[in-house]
Amino acid sequence: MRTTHTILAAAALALASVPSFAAEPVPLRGVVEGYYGRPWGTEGRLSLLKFMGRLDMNVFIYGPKDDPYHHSRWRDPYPEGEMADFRKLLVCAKENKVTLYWAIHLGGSFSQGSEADYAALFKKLGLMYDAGFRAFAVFFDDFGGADASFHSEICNRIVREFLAKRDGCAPLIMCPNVYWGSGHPYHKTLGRELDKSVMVMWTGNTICSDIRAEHVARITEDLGRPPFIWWNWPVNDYCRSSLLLGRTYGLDKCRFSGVVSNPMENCEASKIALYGVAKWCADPDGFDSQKSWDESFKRLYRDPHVATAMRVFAEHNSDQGPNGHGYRREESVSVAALCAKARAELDADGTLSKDTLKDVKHLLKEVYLAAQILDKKLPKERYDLGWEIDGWIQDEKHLMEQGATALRLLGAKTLAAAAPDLARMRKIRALAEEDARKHREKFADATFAADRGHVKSPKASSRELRPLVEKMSVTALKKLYRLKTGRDFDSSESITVISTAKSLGGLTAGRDGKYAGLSRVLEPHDVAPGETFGIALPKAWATDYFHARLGSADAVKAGVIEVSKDGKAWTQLATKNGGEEMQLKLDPSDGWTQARYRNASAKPVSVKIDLFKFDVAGGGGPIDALLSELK
Ligand code: LOG
Repeated sequence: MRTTHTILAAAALALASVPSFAAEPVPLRGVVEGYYGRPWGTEGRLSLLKFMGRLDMNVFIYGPKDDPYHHSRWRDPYPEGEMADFRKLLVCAKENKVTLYWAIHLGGSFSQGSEADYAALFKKLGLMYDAGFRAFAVFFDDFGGADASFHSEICNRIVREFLAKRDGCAPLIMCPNVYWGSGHPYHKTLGRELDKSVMVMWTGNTICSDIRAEHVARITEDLGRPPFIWWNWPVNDYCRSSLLLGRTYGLDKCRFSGVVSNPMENCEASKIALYGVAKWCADPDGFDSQKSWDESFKRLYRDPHVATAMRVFAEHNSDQGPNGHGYRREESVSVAALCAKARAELDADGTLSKDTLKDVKHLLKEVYLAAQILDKKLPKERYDLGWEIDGWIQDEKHLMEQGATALRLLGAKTLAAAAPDLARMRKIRALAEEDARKHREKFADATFAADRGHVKSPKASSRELRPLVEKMSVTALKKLYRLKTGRDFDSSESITVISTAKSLGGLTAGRDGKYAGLSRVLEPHDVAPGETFGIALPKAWATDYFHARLGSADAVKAGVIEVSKDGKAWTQLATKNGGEEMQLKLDPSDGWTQARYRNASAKPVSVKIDLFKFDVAGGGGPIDALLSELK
């Protein structure tokens, strides 16, 4: 039976046709530390390797974007301290039957035909081999061009001139430059030219997506081999205000050479998702998503109170929030109907029915208590779960308290009766802002310099609970504003994206503390001559600084930054170019609330929207505006 199955599977593989089932465990299954942001550190990796061993995961690919010796300075040897850490990891990986791959990122800084570069590459790989690595990967994602022949040549030469000449090396894994979608000439060239032993990574039909059998079938055909899935879940480098703690779903059963999950920079918190991925990989047929998620809390946390509290907290912290990839996960499913009902009642007449009020109160209390238990019980030493997620726990507590205060304000009949709760809400919001600031400082400190500007404030429960609390707050405060002034408050204030650039369809914008700007885009996009992209803030907001970092000196040379007060007349301001960053100081009284980048050259220019933001000197969202009006 088993032999027949194996023969059939091998035959199907050779035909490159993909059956939409997988009766056996995925051959290589594990983790790729491949995100932008704070690399995990040796403690995190050791803990993860042991966790993987317990769950029968068998591959860990080391490739954090912000390790310079993996990427920007790949030619340089690691300092001795880091080599010693790798040796510890190799021992731990072996004990846990995990193959530890070391990845090198060559995108953008390897010259075609340069024997000197090949020599540098083999030298660096040799150092890693000497340290004990027997498994290597090469990445080309997000940097450099999409030249498949060139990338195949590099990989083929590694196979022939490096791996084949040494004992005990595992097959090479490569991450292509076009690592998603199918039907691209790049994929077909890889399929033809890349040595058949090389496994090719692929993220799905888009960069962050579920993995669907129909797309797998196409890419398998293109590559002439089943893909090695680099699943961009639960990674949160493109939505760093959110924690992705939900259940594992969205993987179709197909033939893969491997499946690795790219997790969050929050290593301990990623284990909930990784538990599900491990269970899925071990038995795709028998996998029960909900059951494995429920089970994960009991397996991960010995204290049953912590397990229960984490389950509640995780249910309300699993979605990315709106993001440029458009990838969303379910959140707060069990109370979504209640939240919708409450929102509809508030829309209808500004109040909540008795039953809804009772249920919402109960919900806020339950989530508050869960967060409080975690706050008290989780250790907060560096690298512990409590250290990683404290910011979200505090934010959740503040959010639930704000909700409870809003419920009381909804019932207040006079301004005098509302006064204590208005004061309370101001205090809660100030505490939340203070805790967010502490979180940003703590993680900026724990992060490589290149990444410091990208640490975001934590935002708990973005899908259902936060919008509900905000709606309850705004509704209550608007009612009080009417009582005070006899007028309606105009709260149509949001940041809008303005863009004519065809390749930049999915841009999103938002405000975080004093910054308001575009969300970071990790991949390069071409902006055609004359095309523009930027943001427009509400007119009432005063700005005093503008920064843009667009990924390359070319983008700075080719384009200009223009600002406007009304979106009609644009003024080009001289920018101070601190390296590749374009900056300008603004006078708040000038009223500049819009900014855009324009490709002023005659050629398309590649941009990576790393930073594009105003410093906001005054103004804010409707809740703070109303609270200050009601003083
Ligand atoms: C990067 C990855 C990043 C992820 C999610 C791949 C192959 N590369 O857009 O480092 O963590 O998307 O933001 C990527 O996915 N680029």
